[in-house]
Amino acid sequence: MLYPQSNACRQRADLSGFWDFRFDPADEGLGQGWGAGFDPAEIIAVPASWNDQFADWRDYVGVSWYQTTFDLPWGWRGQKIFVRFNAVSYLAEVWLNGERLGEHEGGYLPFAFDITDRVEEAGNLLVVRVDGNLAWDRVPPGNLAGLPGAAFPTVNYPDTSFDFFPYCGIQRPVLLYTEPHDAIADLTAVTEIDGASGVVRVQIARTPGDPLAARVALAGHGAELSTTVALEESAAEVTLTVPDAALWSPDAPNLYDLRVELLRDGAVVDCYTLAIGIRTIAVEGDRLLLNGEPVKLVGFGRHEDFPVVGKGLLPALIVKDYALMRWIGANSFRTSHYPYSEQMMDMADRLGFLVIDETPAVGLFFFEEGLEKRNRLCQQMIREMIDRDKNHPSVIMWSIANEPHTAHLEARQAYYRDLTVVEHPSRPEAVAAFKAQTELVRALDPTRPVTLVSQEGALEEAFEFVDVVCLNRYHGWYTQSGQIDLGLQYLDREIELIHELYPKPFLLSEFGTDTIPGHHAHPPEMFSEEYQADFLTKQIKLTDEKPFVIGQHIWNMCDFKTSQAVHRMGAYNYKGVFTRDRRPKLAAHRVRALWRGEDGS
Ligand code: ADA
Repeated sequence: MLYPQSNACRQRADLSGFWDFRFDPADEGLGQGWGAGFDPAEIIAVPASWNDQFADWRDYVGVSWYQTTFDLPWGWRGQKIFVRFNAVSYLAEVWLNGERLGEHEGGYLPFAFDITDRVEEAGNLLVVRVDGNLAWDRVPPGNLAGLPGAAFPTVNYPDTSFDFFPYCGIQRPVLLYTEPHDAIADLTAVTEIDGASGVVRVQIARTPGDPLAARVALAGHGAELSTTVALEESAAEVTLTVPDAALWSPDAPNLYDLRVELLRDGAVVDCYTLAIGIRTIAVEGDRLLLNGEPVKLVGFGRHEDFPVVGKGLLPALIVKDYALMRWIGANSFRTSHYPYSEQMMDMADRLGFLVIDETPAVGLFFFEEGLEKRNRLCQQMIREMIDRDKNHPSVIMWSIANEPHTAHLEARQAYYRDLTVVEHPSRPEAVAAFKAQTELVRALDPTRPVTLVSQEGALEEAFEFVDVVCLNRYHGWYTQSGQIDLGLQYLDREIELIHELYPKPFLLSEFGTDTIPGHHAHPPEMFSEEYQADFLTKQIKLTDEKPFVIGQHIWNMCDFKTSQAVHRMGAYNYKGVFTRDRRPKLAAHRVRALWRGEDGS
């Protein structure tokens, strides 16, 4: 799904700003026809979550309504006109001028509607019903206490099956945009390296219509290449070879300008530009290769999270977070636990960060209730994520899930007791689901490795299907609590056990400790800054010794908001090496010295 552009053939307008709003806790708006307009009770900022914008609606995750009006910009009539929502959490239903346009389920990926035949010259009323409810058949799931015969007592509020606050609302921009009737419908750019040359394969999909030509130009770093092909059918592929290519990597995030034009009798009828990075990513034995060379991923699991805006897009925070990741010496992050904003992904291309792009499938379980719908949603979100992010050179891997509950309870108990791995520890429904999902990823994008981020360790049978093994593990925190060195021994044994069963590149995708900013102790003790600094230092050093470990992602870069629970003081997860307002803890300085090779070792 191409991001809307403003250029000689296309226009774009941003509807961000202050919208009318009202909460609908009784869910009466549908029955009362609010899609045709409603009496506003509040004014709300878009984009941003609704939870922290008002005095007393933080924990409300039900239904709410947004509306705004707009006039059609001059000169747009005669083109195809669309409205696009970059992300609305969790389920959005949309009306224009009282007509229902449709709906979209899933809180972190874009969707659009063609409004060409419905938009008026002036006074257009755009209404959005947003359903933020937690439910066990949604992705990510929630409200497990509501499961029939639930064995789940509510341990956190709001009742999520994941550890971050379920912020809701129109959290990323809403755009109006045009496309010509003969338009570039999609572009897929795949790059290879051939000696000193770069090879760029561009697949062009067009809207149906009479024969056209396509001109593809690539410019940058001294290269000026162009070729023109006939575009009779719905798609065509063009290959450009770039001599002395300036490759893309974290150390040198070289980008080229790709420009695609559709021509009728020599006249340009549509154009679209993409920033292209020439790079390759591959798994070879136990190694992850970037441009044919082993690459080490050092960085973080993160969240889109900040006071007041919640998960709302905040460009200055994106700039700040990249500056801090650069400062600490990170070169990589995972979009835990959902695809991040297009703006975050564009900056990763421009600044040179290696991204594991993760779907919103966090905390999945495989009981019968809702399973068919959860599986269907997981596949929908895989398709939407790859469709949106496939042209980013920064995206080096797809993650199809975070910490799914795949193992049988008894298997897990035996494993946690003494690392005993029973026969077939995973639920067959989980194995089937992840086999299908890894096959789907490979069918959609054979150019990138696929992973699944697990807490089941050697019990995770889905590791059989992935290219890279990712383990979240907190030895010395949740287990061997207060005993960093004992935890190290367990971590050492477990990583070796997993690698023996699944001899693939291994990423320690989460490890960390809750740390209260300003809390100190000597000797170090849990929740102190000293404990976090020692814990992270020792686990980084241990994993660095293993040739098949391709890196470490600390959990988490920053403290973040989560549900209320006895183990989450103030409803925060304090595992950040930075505070929520981006101030460094002691560990930030210690990790910086390690990752920048300044720790004297
Ligand atoms: C898990 C999970 C994270 C967070 C972490 C923790 O690994 O993936 O989202 O909950 O544990 O802080 O316990």
